[in-house]
Amino acid sequence: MKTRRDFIKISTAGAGATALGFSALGAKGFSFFESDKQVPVSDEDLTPYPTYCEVCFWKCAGWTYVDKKGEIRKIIGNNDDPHCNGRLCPRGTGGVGMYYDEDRLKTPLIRETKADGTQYYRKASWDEALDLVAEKMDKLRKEHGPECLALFSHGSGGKMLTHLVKAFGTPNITAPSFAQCRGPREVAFTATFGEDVMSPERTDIRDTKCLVLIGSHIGENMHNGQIQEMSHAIENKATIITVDPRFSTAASHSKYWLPIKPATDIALLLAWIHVIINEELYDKDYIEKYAFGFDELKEHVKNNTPEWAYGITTIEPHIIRATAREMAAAAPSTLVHPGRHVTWYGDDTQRSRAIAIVNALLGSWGRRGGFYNPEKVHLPTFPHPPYPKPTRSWKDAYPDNKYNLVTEVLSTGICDATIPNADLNCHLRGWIVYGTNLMASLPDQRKTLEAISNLDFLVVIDTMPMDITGYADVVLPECTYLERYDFVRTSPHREPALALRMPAVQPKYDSKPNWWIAKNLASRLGLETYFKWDKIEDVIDWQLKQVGSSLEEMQRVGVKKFKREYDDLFWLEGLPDFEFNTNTGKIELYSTELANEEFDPIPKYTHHPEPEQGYYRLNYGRAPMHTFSRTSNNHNLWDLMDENSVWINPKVADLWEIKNNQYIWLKNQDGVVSSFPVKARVTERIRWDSVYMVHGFGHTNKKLTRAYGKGGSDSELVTKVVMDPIMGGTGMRGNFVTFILENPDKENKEDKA
Ligand SMILES: Nc1nc2c(c(=O)[nH]1)N[C@H]1C(S)=C(S)[C@@H](COP(=O)(O)OP(=O)(O)OC[C@H]3O[C@@H](n4cnc5c(=O)[nH]c(N)nc54)[C@H](O)[C@@H]3O)O[C@H]1N2
Ligand SMILES: Nc1nc2c(c(=O)[nH]1)N[C@H]1C(S)=C(S)[C@@H](COP(=O)(O)OP(=O)(O)OC[C@H]3O[C@@H](n4cnc5c(=O)[nH]c(N)nc54)[C@H](O)[C@@H]3O)O[C@H]1N2
Ligand code: SF4
Ligand SMILES: [Mo]
Repeated sequence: MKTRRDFIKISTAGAGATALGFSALGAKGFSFFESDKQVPVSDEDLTPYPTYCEVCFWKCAGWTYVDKKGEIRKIIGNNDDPHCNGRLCPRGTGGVGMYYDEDRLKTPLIRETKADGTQYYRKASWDEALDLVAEKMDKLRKEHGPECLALFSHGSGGKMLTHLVKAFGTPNITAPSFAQCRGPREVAFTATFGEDVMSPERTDIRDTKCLVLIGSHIGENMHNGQIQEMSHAIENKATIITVDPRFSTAASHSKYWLPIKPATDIALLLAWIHVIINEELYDKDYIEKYAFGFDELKEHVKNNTPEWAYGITTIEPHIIRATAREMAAAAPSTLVHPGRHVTWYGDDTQRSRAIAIVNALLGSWGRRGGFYNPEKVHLPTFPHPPYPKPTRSWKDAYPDNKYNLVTEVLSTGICDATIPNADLNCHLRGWIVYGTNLMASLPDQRKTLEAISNLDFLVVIDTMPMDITGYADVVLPECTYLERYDFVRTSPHREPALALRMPAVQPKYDSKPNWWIAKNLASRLGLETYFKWDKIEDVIDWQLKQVGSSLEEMQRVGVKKFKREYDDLFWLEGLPDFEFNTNTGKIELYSTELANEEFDPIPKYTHHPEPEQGYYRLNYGRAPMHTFSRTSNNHNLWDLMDENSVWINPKVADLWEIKNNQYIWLKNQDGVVSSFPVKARVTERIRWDSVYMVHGFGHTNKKLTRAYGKGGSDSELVTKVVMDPIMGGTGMRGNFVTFILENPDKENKEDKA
């Protein structure tokens, strides 16, 4: 197959769209079979089935084309879908590799112990495996109460398991997308505007005149709609300001690149606020009408001059002023992007608050080119008895009423509530893990392992033999998104839309869809009344009929758009007054909610530890052709990128005599050495005080025949976690690494050096 490795090459940057990876968004998809000597076929010989992509959480809707022999030939975007506008990213196009991956989980597996104590997985039938899981769940329910069960669930398929465990009686349902991802931003925006940012983000990038990216690396972060809208903004000559210690793809398209010293963003944000207020660049009318706490904010930032921030951030005062003025000149069509993965340094809610405040001062919330008002279709839930009321939750593990502002369950809180501790009222004893590779996604693997070792049982439902499956007592193989129905996608957007996912092919091997697994567990647990339907099609059809559609219609169109209920996309434009969902009914520049909880009501800059001599801050992020750890074994995407590298500044490389492409090992501040060697990439694009890696490589499960041992895992080096005291987010960028040039001779190490 033609390699597309070059599509983000900076040197080829012409028009913005090209180098942003936009050219990689396929309008037609590309056939993966051309290289496999299969005869190309025309679309007339193929049957399209609607789907929405599960390769990442943008959930683009598309069509899966199947030939007469039942082989999937290609996946393309659905033109009516607002998430993708007919174009999938390389990962979405390559999603078919998940279906064809010969390393897939093929049958249920049960952990057994031999007489000599060694353990192995035995292939089991579904009946055997589900009987065992139900038996363990029932025992836990009888002996300790249903609240002792936790569900980790990520991805659309998790909704059925969520329904099952709610019916079972536990409130402990969590995903890494809160405490390891966007939690701080949601808490901060809710504290400020009374509403959160949501997914897909309600950012009007399409219409913006000035886009400010603080660490958001759109371009490597391949969230489809955002890429398309940013390309559009660039074509319309929007000013792009990128704040990133690394010369990101977005930085290469920016009028201003601010290579900030890592961990100092709050100082920059306070200085911007200082300039915007002191030069009277803020939207006076908007602030007067809607905001609370302006005087306190003005007083608070009076000493946060650009000169003060320069000493902290290394960004020169004249640049801080110039960028603040650019933002104000474009306001209210200025968008300071709230980011998505924002759990960096432990004061992330405060950094997100500072971002929200800059947006408020510029009047961009609720205005064109800023933040829009998303709308979604509300599909009623299929009738079922009320869920039992749990009497305990994971939060009891924190007797001092911590985390009152948390809006979702903390994944790391579930770990805390599983590890016995004299001071904590712990009670979790069983975990079901659905669609999340906890070994890669939770920080501090030692803690995750400690929690796992205290469990009575661990059930993992996955499509692949990922790292987490190796710790399970029972492994249940799910079929991929291309082989199943799931609940209809109802995500919020400018126009409300529904998208259907239906099977294009039958499940391979002995894999089953999540709804079948949930329903068959329910019947073994006496919870049949919650699943009063035969197959998921019945549920979907019933739901669709409540909103004037049907399964039959959705099978034909894939995506159905609905009219907005009100013409209020930019709902604050011209409104004399508006009641925000905050304590004061105003946009809270000064947060009464944070004050009530005894947190700083206005963000402050705090200094974070810096690496010792010979150590560098471990920075990590995305690559356009992979999603987390889930795609590294996908042969289509592996072909585009088969390992990651560690970016090192040439000055540092010189000092260590590290050559480009040399394999090295990393050791962190706690003495943890990377399991596998990782290739050095010597580049000016990273500051001298940091190194950078793409997340998701360095897999430890040998059953992943392509991905095992390839590249380095940032996850295993993130052992230090700085907890966000406001909402329990896990700051993960306070880890420092040094280099080991010779094979440290650890077990399982391949000597590539
Ligand atoms: N060190 C570090 N940690 C991080 C991050 C980081 O960049 N660095 N990123 C953080 C962020 S932003 C997030 S959102 C999280 C993401 O965390 P996760 O969602 O845990 O991400 P993945 O590692 O891709 O794990 C997804 C798992 O789901 C499985 N899977 C895929 N499709 C299906 C399916 O259809 N059914 C089932 N049952 N399973 C399926 C995959 O095989 C894989 O095991 O990680 C967070 N943690
Ligand atoms: N291709 C692809 N796209 C994805 C994903 C994927 O797995 N693959 N995952 C999706 C998900 S769930 C998420 S949450 C998003 C995450 O994507 P984003 O929210 O865009 O990314 P972050 O991880 O917050 O930021 C990474 C960037 O922050 C910079 N950075 C590091 N430290 C600092 C600092 O101290 N200050 C500043 N200003 N910048 C810093 C890094 O150099 C890097 O460029 O990506 C999404 N899109
Ligand atoms: S952005 Fe790409 S991987 Fe994510 S859902 Fe869309 S097509 Fe799939
Ligand atoms: Mo995320």
